[in-house]
Amino acid sequence: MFESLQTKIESALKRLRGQSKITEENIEEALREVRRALLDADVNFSVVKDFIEDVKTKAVGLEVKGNILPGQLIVKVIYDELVALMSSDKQEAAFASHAPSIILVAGLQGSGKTTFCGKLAGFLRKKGKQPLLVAADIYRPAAIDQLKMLGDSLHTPVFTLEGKNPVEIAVESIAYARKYGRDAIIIDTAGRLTIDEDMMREAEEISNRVKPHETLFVCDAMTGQDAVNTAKAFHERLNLTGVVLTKLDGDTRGGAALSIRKVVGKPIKFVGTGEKMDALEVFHANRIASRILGMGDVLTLVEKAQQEIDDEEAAKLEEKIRKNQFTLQDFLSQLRTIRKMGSLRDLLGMIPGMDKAMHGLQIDDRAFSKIEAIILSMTPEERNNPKILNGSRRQRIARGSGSTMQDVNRLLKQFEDMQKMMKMMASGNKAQIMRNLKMPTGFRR
Ligand SMILES: Nc1nc2c(ncn2[C@@H]2O[C@H](COP(=O)(O)OP(=O)(O)O)[C@@H](O)[C@H]2O)c(=O)[nH]1
Ligand SMILES: [Mg+2]
Repeated sequence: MFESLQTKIESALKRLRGQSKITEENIEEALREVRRALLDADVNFSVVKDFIEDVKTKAVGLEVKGNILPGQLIVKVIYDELVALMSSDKQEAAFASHAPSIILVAGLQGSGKTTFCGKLAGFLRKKGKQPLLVAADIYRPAAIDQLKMLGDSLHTPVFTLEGKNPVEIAVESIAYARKYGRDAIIIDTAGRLTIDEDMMREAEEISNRVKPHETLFVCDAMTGQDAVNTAKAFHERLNLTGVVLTKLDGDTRGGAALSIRKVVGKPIKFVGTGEKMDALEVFHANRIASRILGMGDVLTLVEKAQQEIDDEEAAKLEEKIRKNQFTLQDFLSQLRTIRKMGSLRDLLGMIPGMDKAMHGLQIDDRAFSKIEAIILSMTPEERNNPKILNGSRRQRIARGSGSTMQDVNRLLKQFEDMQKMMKMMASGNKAQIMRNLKMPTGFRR
C-alpha cells in the first residue's frame, strides 16, 4: 500500500552501499530522499522534520559491523523510529467494566464512519459481544437505511427514533441497550464535508451526554496532510481516544498513518482495508512500518543481496539463464553473494518478529555451508553438467563434503527445479528473474 514511499527510501539508501561508517555527510543525501519521500507521501511536515532529526541522531556514528551494509543499518534505525512513532500500548478498543460500553464514532462525511460502525459491530460480535448500532445521523434518510442494511447483514439491531434529534437518540439508546442486554453501543454520527461548527457542537453534546468510553475519529487515509488538521480539530472538541484509518486498500500513500499518531497523540486503533464488512484490521505499527520499508519478507532481503552483483555480472547471468546454461557453479557464486550480506541469522533477524521467534533456536549458517561444501566437492565438469552425476559420483561428493547422499540428492533436485523455473522465467524481465532466484529450502544441518 505504501509502495512508492518504499521504493523511494530504498533507492535513496542504495547510494550508501560500500561505506563503512555512517556520517552526517554520507547519510545526508539518503535522508534528503527519505524526507522528500515522506513529504510526497503527505506526511505532515513537522512530523517529517522531527522524524528525520531522530533518525539522524540515532544513525550518525554507527559503525557498520561485519557484513551488514550501511543501508541496512539505516533501514533498521528508520524502521525502529517508525514503529516507535506509530506505536501505542492501548491498541484495542477499551470497554467499560459495567455494560454497556459506549463507542462514539465521528469524522467527516464520506470518511467511512457508517461502514466502520458496521465492521466494528461484526468485530465485536466475533469477540462474543452483543453490539447495538445507533443511527444518530438523521439528516439523510439514506444514512439510516444504510446502517439498517448493515445491521441486518450482521444480525445486529439498529436503534433509531423517528422525530428525535441525534442527542436524544444517543441518550435513549443506552436505556434500550440495558433493557435488551446489548453490551456495546456503537453510535454512528453525522459528518459534514468540512469541519463545521454545527456538526461539532452536536457531536460534542452527544459526547457530553453519553460519556463514551471510546471516541473514535474515522479518517480517510487518502486525505493526507489535511487528515491531521481535521483529527486535531475533532480532538479539541471530543477528546478522542483513538483513530480509525479507512481506505488503506486504496491508492493511498500512507501519510496519515505516520502523522496522526504523533500530531494528535492518539493511537490508530483500527485500519479499514475495503468496503466489505470483514475488511477491518487491528492496527499494528510494526506491520505498517515493515510494509513501508519493504522488510516484510525474505525475498526482499534476497533481492537486496542480489543488488551486490554488479551490472556486468547480472547481464552475464541473465544471458546464461536465457540460454538455460545456469550451472551449479553460478549457483555457488549466487550463494556467496547472499552470504556477503551477513549471516543467515542477521538476515532473518531483519524480519519483524523473527528475532523473537528465533530466540533459542539454532539458526544455521551451516545450511549455507553445507550446500557450499557439496558444490565444492564436485569437479568443475560436474558443476557445469550435473547430469553426469551418477550414484558413485554422488557418493563421493557426499563423503567429500561430509554430508549424506540424501543431502546431495536434495540439492540436485532443488537445483533442477530451479533450472526449470528459470527456463519459464527466461521470457520475463531481468528483475523478475532475479527475484525468483530463491534459496533452496529444507536444508537443515
Ligand atoms: N475501499 C474502501 N472503501 C471504504 C472503506 N471504508 C468505507 N469505504 C467506502 O467509503 C464510502 C463512504 O463510506 P461511509 O461509511 O458511508 O462514510 P460516512 O459518510 O463517514 O458514514 C462508501 O462507499 C464505503 O463503501 C475502506 O476501508 N476501503
Ligand atoms: Mg454515514
